[in-house]
Amino acid sequence: MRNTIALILGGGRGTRLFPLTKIRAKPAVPLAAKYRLIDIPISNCISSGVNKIYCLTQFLSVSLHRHIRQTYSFDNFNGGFVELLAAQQTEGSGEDWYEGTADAVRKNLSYIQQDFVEHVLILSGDQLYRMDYGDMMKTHIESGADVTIAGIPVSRDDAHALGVMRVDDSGRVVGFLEKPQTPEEIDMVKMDPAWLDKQGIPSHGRDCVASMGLYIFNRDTLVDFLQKTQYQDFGREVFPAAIRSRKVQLHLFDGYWEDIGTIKAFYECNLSLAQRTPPYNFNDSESPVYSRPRFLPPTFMEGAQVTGSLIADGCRIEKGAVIENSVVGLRCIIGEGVVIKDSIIMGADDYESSTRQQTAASQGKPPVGIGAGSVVQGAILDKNCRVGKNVRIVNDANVQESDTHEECPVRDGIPIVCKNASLPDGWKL
Ligand code: ADQ
Ligand code: ADP
Repeated sequence: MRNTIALILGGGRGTRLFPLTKIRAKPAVPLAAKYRLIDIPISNCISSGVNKIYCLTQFLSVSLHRHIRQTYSFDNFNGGFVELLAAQQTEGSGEDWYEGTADAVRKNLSYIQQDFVEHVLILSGDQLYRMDYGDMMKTHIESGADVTIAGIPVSRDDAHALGVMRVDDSGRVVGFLEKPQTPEEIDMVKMDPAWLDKQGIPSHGRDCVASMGLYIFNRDTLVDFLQKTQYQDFGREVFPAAIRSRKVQLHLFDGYWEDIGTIKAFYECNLSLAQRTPPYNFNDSESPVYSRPRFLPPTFMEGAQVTGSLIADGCRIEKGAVIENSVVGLRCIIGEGVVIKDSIIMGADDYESSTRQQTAASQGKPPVGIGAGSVVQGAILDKNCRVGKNVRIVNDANVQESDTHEECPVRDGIPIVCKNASLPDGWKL
């Protein structure tokens, strides 16, 4: 792994996590009360012995930089680093944006062409899973592949949202279709479930193998492909071409893996982590999830009723509050009698001083936190929200998509109170 660099793809132009990505780079989106999305692939890299990591992001944000700097500092003797490469600052591109995943990598070829690099591990920045990339490297090297794609068995109902691969008996990829939509398209790339069973992975009726968006390229293969073509995207263009001219191998994986790149998936995944037996375990001592160490006081609670929820450090939860099946992030101030159900409350970047509270009050804004008597159900509250007293953030009308309220749009039926938004006393969705 010493001669491997990891490139984490940190989000494109039409980012599906909007409005969580309205004023932040996707890698900085908070996850599971106290982490950020970027912590997942970086932690996997560290546990796998990959310590030269670049994260391709659209813009440099001060807080993402701070998070990376304060969390991932390696000692001098191992030569490890985590660097943010922002599209905004790509030399000579004249573009503010990476056009697609392959274009994002092409615009950073100089880092790939460093002498020591033999393999390039390309990772997505919006997935939750735990994988030892060393296993994937073993598949790559033992099969003598130019490119290896990690794949997971899925049912055909899930195949339309993913890249789907057909492989021969040796695991060589012989067909690749990005997001097949029709039954005929799926039939072109489906696998015989018996093949999966033969690999020691119970098929349980699954007859497709989906790309997990994780790739190992031999350095020269990648450079050659990107220099000689104009391909913008790995799934749509690079792989359908690569399987004809190169040896592309499948690395089969059958653990927990969730793409959390849409609002609905992000919401459901976070809440699943608040279950008694979550599908993904954050307390795995062999392969921990790292995040920024913070010096926050423990959460204070009095007379509140909390069931099946994750509560991060530094919160204050007042009498009579009811919190159910929810994720409550750092520094949340939750007033008396507040009801929070099936919701994600991201918390605050700092504690508001009384001077700032007074200034906000003079502008008619409530303090940061959730005011007494408010009800939040099935919603996401981004950071630093000011929710007044007796506010109701509940999608009673079951609206699926709405931009009626700029500070609280609805996506996939989930109301999302935007970062820094202010909802006055008595506000209702
Ligand atoms: P998608 O996730 O739909 O499918 P894509 O939108 O290309 O593909 O995103 C891949 C990753 O790259 C994501 O982490 C995304 O945030 C990031 N990304 C996208 N555009 C980017 C850009 N311009 N600059 C930087 N980062 C960018 C992909 C594969 C499928 C596979 C699924 C698995 O194409 O074949 O099945 O991932 O989730
Ligand atoms: P958070 O820490 O709340 O998750 P971010 O890491 O996204 O937030 O940091 C948000 C900060 O990033 C903003 O306050 C702003 O300074 C900066 N930022 C947001 N969008 C952009 C952009 N398009 N270009 C440059 N900087 C930005």
